Amino acid sequence: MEEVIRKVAAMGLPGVILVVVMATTGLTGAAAITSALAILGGPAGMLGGIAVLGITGTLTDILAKFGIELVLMRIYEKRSEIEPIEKLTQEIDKLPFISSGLKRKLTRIIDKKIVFVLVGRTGVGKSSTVNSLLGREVAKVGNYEPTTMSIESYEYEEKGTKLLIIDTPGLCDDLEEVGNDQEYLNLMRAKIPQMDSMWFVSRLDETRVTNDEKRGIKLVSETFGAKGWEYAVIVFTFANSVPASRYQEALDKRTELIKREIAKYAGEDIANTIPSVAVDNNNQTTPDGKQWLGEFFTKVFVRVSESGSLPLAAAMKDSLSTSTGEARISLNEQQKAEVKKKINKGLIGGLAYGGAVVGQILGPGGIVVGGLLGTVVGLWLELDRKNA
Ligand SMILES: Nc1nc2c(ncn2[C@@H]2O[C@H](COP(=O)(O)OP(=O)(O)OP(=O)(O)O)[C@@H](O)[C@H]2O)c(=O)[nH]1
Ligand SMILES: [Mg+2]
Repeated sequence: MEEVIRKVAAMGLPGVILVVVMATTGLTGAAAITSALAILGGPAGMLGGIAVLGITGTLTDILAKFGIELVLMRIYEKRSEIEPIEKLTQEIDKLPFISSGLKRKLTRIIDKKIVFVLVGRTGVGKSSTVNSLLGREVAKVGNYEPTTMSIESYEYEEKGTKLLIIDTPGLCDDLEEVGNDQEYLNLMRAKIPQMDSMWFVSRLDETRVTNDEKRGIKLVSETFGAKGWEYAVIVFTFANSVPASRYQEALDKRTELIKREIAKYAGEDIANTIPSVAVDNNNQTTPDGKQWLGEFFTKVFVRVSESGSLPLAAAMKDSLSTSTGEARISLNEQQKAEVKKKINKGLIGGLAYGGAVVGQILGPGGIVVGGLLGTVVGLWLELDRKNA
């Protein structure tokens, strides 16, 4: 299996086109090769040989078993080990017959990147929340002086996966310097080319949606469109600053108010699907006595864009790892099921494969060996172990 993937990957673009033709037309053997050659616009050396003819049979089986998404992800992951990312990105962009969703996924597999956008007023705990999730100080906490309008991003690498965290200071602050919304909008459009996860962060102990938060919601809506809110999670910090007796009410009420504001731009349907979660970066638990990190991780993971889900899973695998019996982020059975479902979707395009099939993806007879995809499948299997 690995051998066939390796051969096809070594062919470069002609190999990819062959796979695409076979998957989309059902053609095999010489007919598939002829058809791929026509698309490539002329004899492309590597497709001509007997050797290629020999593997189309196996390729047909692999495609039937694992689907085009996983096969292409695997081929590009393999190619990214030896070919320049830039070149591959441009190639993916021009691939025929492939949905833009799959193109985004393929691009993320090779550039191994995930982009978080943080929205919220100064001092609400945006940086602290990132640090809580990742389990280390990646973002500077505290001393920020909100004086200039800027967009700050910092990149952090975890096991080869890049996490790009984009902070939007000033967006939700009534600063004189910020003044011009159009300018901030242009800045955001220029500096944030893509987004996988957006956190709208606000303190739970505040009572209303402030004018600057409203303005932030408007600007975010204009930058990313309604679609941007599909990747959003509303994060309430300082959960323990609200008395336990008023905690649930505060959470419900504030969620409602913020969603109503978002609905003005994104519509009720999208606004109503946005989950909210209460956290406290100075405490492991919220006033209801529950450990919040598992729920927070799950909500962020489930909401992350389809293309970002696999890089995020790969980046987080070690900090979730339950193999030592000491999980930093522990998930209950329901949370595990939600995370597994999302990984399934990312790996095999939403087909309802069970654990047995995901297991088959890996290893000698499978299609995935090592790399980012291997890490993700490893996480899946770990979550699948009972009493893990
Ligand atoms: N009690 C409590 N304190 C928090 C919480 N989150 C953050 N803090 C504290 O609030 C202060 C500001 O936190 P940051 O994470 O720097 O806030 P920020 O939103 O990133 O701020 P800017 O980068 O200035 O926009 C720090 O002193 C944190 O320790 C929380 O959930 N509970
Ligand atoms: Mg910060």
